[in-house]
Amino acid sequence: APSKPPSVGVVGIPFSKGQPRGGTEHGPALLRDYGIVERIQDLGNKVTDYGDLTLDAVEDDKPWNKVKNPRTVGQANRKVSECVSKITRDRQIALTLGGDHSIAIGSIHGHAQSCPDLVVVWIDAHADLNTPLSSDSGNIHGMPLSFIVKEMAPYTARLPGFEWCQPCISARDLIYIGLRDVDEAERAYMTECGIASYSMQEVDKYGLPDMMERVLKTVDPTGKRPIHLSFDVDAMDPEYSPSTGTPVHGGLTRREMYYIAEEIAGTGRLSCLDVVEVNPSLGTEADRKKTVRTTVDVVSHFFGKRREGNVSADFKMPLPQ
Ligand code: EXY
Ligand code: MN
Ligand code: MN
Ligand code: MN
Repeated sequence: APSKPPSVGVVGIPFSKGQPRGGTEHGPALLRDYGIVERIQDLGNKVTDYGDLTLDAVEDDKPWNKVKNPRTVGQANRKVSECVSKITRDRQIALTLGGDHSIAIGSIHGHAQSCPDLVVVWIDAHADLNTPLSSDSGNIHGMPLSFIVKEMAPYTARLPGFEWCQPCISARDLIYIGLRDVDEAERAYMTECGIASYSMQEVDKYGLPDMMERVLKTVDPTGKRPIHLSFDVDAMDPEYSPSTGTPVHGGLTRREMYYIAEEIAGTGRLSCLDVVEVNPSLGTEADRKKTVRTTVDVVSHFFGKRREGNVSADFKMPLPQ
């Protein structure tokens, strides 16, 4: 019998307090306006849309040293964690629509409550591994993995608002793709903790097919583990996703993202996908359109769209007479 098509649970996370620019809180609405849910449905997936989380700012949320909005980011992520944990416990693939990348703290944490053996593939121009101590900007969207990776514990500090949050993945269960703007402290932590990465240098060196094979072999040599894919749209070149807060030149093309997405979909083990850092308030109307269209197209490939063509289960071939 053909295997049951995967069922997908979508949740919007209208959040921007992990970085200083307003706008990412409108990401979920824009991605829905451009048909992200229908596109996934049309591929034969059963989709449940849980709507948007209600996330409030915590009053008198004073900075912790340089770190901005610690309690607001902490409280929001607690809700994200609970929601993603529920979705993935029901064996649905969770699709989280951000929001800035700080929401991956809750998303990975929640996913790990239901699927403790998950691996994380982090596609980003940035390593997002600063700690509250090493961060220059004080923006938590540059720090999410420092809360999540167990080996980072000796280098970091507890933040108010994060009392609920325990590190839940090992350094060897995380791999980066697309890096090209890594801070000195982040590079040092990566080396110290032994976190593997395919920066744009390795993308160029190995090419996509060889790289994806290596990526999957490195984090999951037996090919059994659930995959948490955290997709920061700034991983793509600003030519394709200009409406984002921290664009960096020299990124992945739309076509390269299609390949990565098709390979991940092909494993049949995608268990949670974060789509983050779309900021409709940045750039021109044309920039916004380009960013959202590219993002929705890429997401459709994570959920089964193939460039070689798709045939749905109920397709009837037109026959003569
Ligand atoms: N590394 C810089 C920082 O910590 O502020 C820039 C981080 C940008 C994070 C973006 C979302 O991926
Ligand atoms: Mn607004
Ligand atoms: Mn990021
Ligand atoms: Mn980034």
